[in-house]
Amino acid sequence: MRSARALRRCLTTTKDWRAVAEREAKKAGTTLDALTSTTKESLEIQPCYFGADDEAAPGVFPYRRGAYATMYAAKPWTVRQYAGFSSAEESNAFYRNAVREGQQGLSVAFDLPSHRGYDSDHPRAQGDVGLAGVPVDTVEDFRTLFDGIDLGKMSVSMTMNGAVLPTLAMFIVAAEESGVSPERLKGTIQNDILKEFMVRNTYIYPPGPSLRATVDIMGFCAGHLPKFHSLSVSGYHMHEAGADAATELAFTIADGLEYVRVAREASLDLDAVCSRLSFFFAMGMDHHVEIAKLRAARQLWAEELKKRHGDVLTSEKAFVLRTHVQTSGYSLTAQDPLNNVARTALEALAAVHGGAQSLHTNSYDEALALPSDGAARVARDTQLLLQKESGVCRVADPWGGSFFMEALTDELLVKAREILAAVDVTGGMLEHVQSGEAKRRIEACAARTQARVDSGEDIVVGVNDRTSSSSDVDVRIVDNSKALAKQLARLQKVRETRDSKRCAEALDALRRSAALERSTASFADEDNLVARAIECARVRCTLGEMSDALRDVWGEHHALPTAAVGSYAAAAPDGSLDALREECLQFEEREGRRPKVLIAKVGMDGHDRGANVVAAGLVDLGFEVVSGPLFATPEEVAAMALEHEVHVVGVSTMAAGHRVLVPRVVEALRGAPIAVVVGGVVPESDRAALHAAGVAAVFGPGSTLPDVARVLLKECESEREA
Ligand code: 3CP
Repeated sequence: MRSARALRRCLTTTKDWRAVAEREAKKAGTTLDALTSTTKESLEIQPCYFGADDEAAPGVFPYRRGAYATMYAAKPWTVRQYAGFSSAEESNAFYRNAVREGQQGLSVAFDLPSHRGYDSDHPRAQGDVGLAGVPVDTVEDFRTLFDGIDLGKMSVSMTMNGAVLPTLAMFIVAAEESGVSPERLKGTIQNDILKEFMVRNTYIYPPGPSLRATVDIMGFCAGHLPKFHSLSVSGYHMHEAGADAATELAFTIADGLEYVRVAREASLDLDAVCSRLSFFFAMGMDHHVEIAKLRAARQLWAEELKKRHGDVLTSEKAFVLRTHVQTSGYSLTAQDPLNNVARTALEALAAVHGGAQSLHTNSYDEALALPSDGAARVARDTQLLLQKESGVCRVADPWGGSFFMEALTDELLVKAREILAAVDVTGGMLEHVQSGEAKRRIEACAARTQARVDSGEDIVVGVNDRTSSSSDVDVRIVDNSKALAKQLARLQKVRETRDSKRCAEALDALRRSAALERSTASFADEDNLVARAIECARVRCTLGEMSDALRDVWGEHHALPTAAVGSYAAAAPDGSLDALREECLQFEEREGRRPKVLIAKVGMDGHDRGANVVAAGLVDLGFEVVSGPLFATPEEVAAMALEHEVHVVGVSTMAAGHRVLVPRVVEALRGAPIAVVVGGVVPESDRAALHAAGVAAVFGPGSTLPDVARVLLKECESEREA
């Protein structure tokens, strides 16, 4: 029976909820009563349900049940598809069409050279321009990208972390030149550098100065772009790199807390900063765990923020974790790709039941190539049919009060708090990242997951539950040469027509401000790095020039490859690796040395989960493995292979650069007794060309480590005999 105290609490909360819900309904242009809907059966559905003893309510601290009291009944989540490819013109046409067909927010994917601060004419950029996203060198590219799109109305998310200052500055200037002042801009810049050092790898500068850029952006946006989210704290990439839900949850919250800590240290207005912090999580296939993850994330964030900064935070909005969600790319399979439509729909439903504010659904062909138009349409329509056909928008937190879901949410909270406490012990997330501890934990998770899939303990339909499958779909092939020619011509024109003296002065000022020892985070500070980058963008300095100016002062960050040696073997069933280990031993006895492989990343592609898992697993089997650095040129890869006298080079490629870059590796090794194999996202239609160029084998997603090892051993053997 309910106690009088519990009843009182329950009533208090419902009253609190009602007040917030009425406010929200008014903001959404409706009334709370109007949010009650009726089914075909004349059943009445209220926007939220409460248990008798339930003190938790959506829209009320600690927000476990939702960021908003009325959730999707008043305003559905934003359909926000991440896209960008080839050129600003083509991406602009794609955006305009997507908006015409029901997309509600934009999310810009930049190409890899832009991420790493290189103009499209930089020698290191060749092979990657316009492939995994749109190239942006100058304000002119941004003007073309958003041509015909009202930036005062459309919210724009930009996934950018490394070259974040030039990108934000060029966006602001392009908007101004189209008549939209900064205070009207709505959207988000990812600006989450900590996770780049852990998993995503599109950093440029060392952690210290990188974090300084982050804080200057937080400060600048808090003062000048009140509707714009200055940071999107991202767990997504941790999930994609193999982190389990508790790790993704804890590390993301820990990253967020670290940003708030440095913002406070810089004396920024914490209410303004926290009210425009946003988050970004992945949704994988473990349906209930993923729903619980978002519920737990909101509660953990609100409670930790109150505990650590409750003495200065006064705005309610500051405590609310609002999040973008993307369905998992890692869960997609190259085998039977149409099955990915179902996977994505299930993950999208988890995001919605978990209470996401904004959602990207992946295309079914993404394990094979960049999304085709048809696959992108199915992905977007998956969200539209959830919003318009399924009835999921009627009620907030439909899982609230479920014995199972509440228990799962509590258990995840306990696990995440344990991880958070361990991070605190090491001195916070910056320390945890710099020591490599965070990366090691994620890589160990990834190796364990791979071992479970390879052994069949975890089933992936179409991959390890049957012997034959198909990958027969048409995929998008971006012609890099055309994109490059167009881009180079526009860049050249800007360089020829600008005032080079003013450019040099603006870049000098940026350098001087970057060299200052004191904080420049305040929006009122003329040395604020965003303000300086805006001056550069106005006079048409390029993204590469601004990035180089900062490189001059801050230097570059070079990560050492890591491998979670032992994790794969520890998770593999007893005895399952014995035969392969024996083969490696026999090779060693015959040769006097172990089979030796260089696992290389080439070009600007920083996705290293696959490369790291394979490297660590091969060591567990008895190979000698050299892990190459990220962002190598094909010639650097070849030189390293020769220097280390490897038998085989395994090139890992996830971002479409393989067509140009891999043949260059083969060419640079011509005449040497070294085979080249490729692993990653390689469309079926590209395989023949790679083989013709001299590639010995291609491994697509879903290849098991033992299968890869067997082929590598064979190649080591034939190179020895050659
Ligand atoms: C919302 N609103 C409501 C209600 N719900 N009003 C009344 N009743 C409701 N129930 C209002 C809000 O208060 C807000 O107004 C407005 O509607 C918009 O709502 P929102 O929740 O702020 O939603 P949105 O604008 O879509 O913003 C969502 C977040 C934002 C906050 C998450 O940061 C975002 O869009 N992030 C996207 C990040 C992204 O796209 N990342 C792509 C990564 P006010 O503004 O007045 O408050 S792609 C990476 C891919 C992998 C890779 O790296 O390669």
